[in-house]
Amino acid sequence: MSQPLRIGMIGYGFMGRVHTNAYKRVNDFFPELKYRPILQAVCGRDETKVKAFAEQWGYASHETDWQQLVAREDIDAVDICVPNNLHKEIAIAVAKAGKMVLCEKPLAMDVAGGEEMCQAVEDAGVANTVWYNYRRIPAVSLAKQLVDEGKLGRIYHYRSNFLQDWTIATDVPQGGAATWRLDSAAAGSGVTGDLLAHCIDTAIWLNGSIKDVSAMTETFVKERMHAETKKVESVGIDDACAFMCHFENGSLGLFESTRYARGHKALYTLEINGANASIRWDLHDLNRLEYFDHADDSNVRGWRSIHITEGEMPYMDKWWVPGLSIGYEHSFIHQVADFLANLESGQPTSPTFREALETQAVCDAVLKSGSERAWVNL
Ligand code: 4PW
Repeated sequence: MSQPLRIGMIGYGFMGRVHTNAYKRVNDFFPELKYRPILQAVCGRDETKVKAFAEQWGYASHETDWQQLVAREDIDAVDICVPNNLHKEIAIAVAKAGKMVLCEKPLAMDVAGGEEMCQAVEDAGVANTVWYNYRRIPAVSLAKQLVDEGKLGRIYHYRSNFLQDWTIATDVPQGGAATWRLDSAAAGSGVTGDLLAHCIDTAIWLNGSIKDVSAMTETFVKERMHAETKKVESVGIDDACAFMCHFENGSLGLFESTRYARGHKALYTLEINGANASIRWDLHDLNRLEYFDHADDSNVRGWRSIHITEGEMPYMDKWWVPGLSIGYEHSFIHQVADFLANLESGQPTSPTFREALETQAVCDAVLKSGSERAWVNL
């Protein structure tokens, strides 16, 4: 017997579209799932735009006040796709209303806010997850399998970058619907919360907890016009951040992120070096995992380039035939599929709010270290 899961989506920007696509497609490709998302309502402040979004994407209704949406009895799960400064208030209200909550990353503006959110969902006992989607790109999920099987042996190094170039021009505004990521009042931080948070989430998942960090941050463009007030205001976000760290397992970590790497649009890379083997992955070639196994015969030893299209590889039996690729959007479909399967079996969906709080703590420590120019312990 299938069971509807009525979704209330708050926000309809880039992430609202990506998540809506995931809800729409999941049951077609994961037909065994009992729960079936229904696009019940979408919420946004601009009535004309949110109505048009609802019509285009197939939501049954729309709201202009998120509190109205949260109060509706015909909503089972709320998806939060609005700027970071709104996550806490909405998530706590959703939990208090006894509804499930799926929240965009990063969890919160800081650890204190994130802790309140964790308490709220835990007190209410509602299902929750944070959209750190890159874990569910099949190549990254395969990396997790290889690490967990012990194929790499003792891990020595974890290296990760997230590079973009979209804010180099000084006339890109801060604030507003399209550029809130540059406004510290809405985003909390710059590349640390927006991009490094992904790298940190994946790193903790693959390589365990981080013990301490030493960071440097920079704001290259110090003033930008605010898209709403039209006033030139000082920029409060980090445009670039690099940090080194120690992991609990004894390995060393090196992370870098910037929006000033001309030529790079979304270059998320990771590499892990173990005593027996290494793996590396690159978002620009997301269906490929590179793997070096020192146990290979020396006359054929080298980096293998594994094209992730076989049915035996994570999630791939759900898609096409061997040799054909999937994309970025599928990582979100996989997260919805896992969320629905876990609802059925009563399991949490990782990363839960509590797990995402660990990433938040590392982000906070990185920003503190950057501003104090000192090592910070976690
Ligand atoms: O979450 C991140 C976004 O804010 C994404 O993974 C990539 O960088 C794409 O857009 C931004």
